[in-house]
Amino acid sequence: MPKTHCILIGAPVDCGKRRRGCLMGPDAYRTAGLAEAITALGHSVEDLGNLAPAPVDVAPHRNPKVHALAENIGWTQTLMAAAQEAAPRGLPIFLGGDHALALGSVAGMAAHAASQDRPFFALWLDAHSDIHTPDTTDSGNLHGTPVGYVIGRDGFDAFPPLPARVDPANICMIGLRSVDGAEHAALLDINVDVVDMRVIDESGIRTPLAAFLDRVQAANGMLHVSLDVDFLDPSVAPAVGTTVPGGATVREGHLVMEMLCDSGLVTSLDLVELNPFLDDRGKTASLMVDLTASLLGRRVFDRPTRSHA
Ligand code: B3U
Ligand code: MN
Ligand code: MN
Repeated sequence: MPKTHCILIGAPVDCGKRRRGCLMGPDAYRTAGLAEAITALGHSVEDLGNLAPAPVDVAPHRNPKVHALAENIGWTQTLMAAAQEAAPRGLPIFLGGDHALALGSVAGMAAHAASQDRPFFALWLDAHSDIHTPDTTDSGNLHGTPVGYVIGRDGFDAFPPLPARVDPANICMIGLRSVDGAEHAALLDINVDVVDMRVIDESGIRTPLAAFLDRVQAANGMLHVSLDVDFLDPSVAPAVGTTVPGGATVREGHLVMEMLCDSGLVTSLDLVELNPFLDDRGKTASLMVDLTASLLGRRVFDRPTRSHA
């Protein structure tokens, strides 16, 4: 893989849900050796440190369940700007923080792609579809809404206007196994590429991912990857608030990352929902670092030793 300038953006977002701890995520990735793993692959690293949310004052949302609206809006402003500042200089890696950070990271990267006249695509690796709006969410947790925001669903009135709406047809969700009723209805209505665990069990993870990457390639698109820890099975990645059994294996995770690396299409990455308070001797943080290394070119062998085609 060509040498890449990786820009680490610490986003200790902890307001996208009630259970606290994701604010320690960026430092856990640093402790687990993320920068060292990247430089060992020959890439350069710039660490912007941990950002803070812009100060925001807003009236409560009409849905009284919505949690920490102002702080989520503040983070969205901050990260949307950070994405657009970093993207022309290298590969932004957003160190979460919970998945509410993707309201800003994805909206900002989509704006950058539009400024380059390139189509924008997103790969959502997650047990959940995160396609709620502040009106449809039952939990009130805005980490369940970033896809809803970036595709331009209603209900985000107090959030920054989207510089560039993401076409739902350019989003592929892989790993789904916990989808709320309102999300289910939205997904039936909206043309998102949905790969649930049954598809993975029946066809393997390679086939649907390869089909999506072919589409990105054919369109000369820019590809944002949003990796939620709960994409992985909780037995191998326990450091997450919302564990859902039956997730991706370590091997499936690495294969996805290796295929993404081979495609050469990835232009930005979120690492989200790591809650180090819930980890088991750092094993989840270390696995996320290893997966990032696979995405950036770490291999057992540099090239196939023999063809098994
Ligand atoms: N869909 C549920 C659960 C959830 C979404 N994202 C996570 N959990 N991590 C909700 O609260 O919106
Ligand atoms: Mn998520
Ligand atoms: Mn999730």
